Amino acid sequence: MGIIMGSSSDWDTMKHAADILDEFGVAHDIRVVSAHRMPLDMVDYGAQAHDRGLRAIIAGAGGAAHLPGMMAALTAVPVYGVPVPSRYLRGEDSLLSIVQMPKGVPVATFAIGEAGAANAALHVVAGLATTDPSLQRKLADYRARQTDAARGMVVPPPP
Ligand code: RP5
Repeated sequence: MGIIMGSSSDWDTMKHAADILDEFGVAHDIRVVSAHRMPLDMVDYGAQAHDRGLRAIIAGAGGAAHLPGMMAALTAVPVYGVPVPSRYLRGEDSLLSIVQMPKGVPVATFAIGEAGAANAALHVVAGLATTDPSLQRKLADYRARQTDAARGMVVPPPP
């Protein structure tokens, strides 16, 4: 798996994707690949993605967030886009930049922020789990723990 982001300032959001892949034991590499500051590196990354064995790329960016769409244009490896919260528009700009791909070059787009980053990774895990029984069990356990935690909730929540 590849996790890429437009800037190291995206890490606070994107680490939630890395944490999930770590939790499930899914190997991944993490890089900053800026579409507008290092476009040639972005092209190289996309050109090499398939031959490097990447089965999915989780791409996060903020503002005019063209990285996920450009990466999807450069490779047929599935791209999962994470809109990173931006300073002035709270990530709504990032979301619209990523989600509104023209027909033919898809980017599976997730929620703004850490939930989107974590869910992108969980979606990758779910895809792998369809052919990996051990991952399937881990995913079922993960869901069961969430269910138990929700059933244990009380209101008002303790301080
Ligand atoms: C985008 O610009 C990055 O994805 C980041 O979210 C945003 C701001 O980058 P920095 O100015 O913090 O490096 O390319």
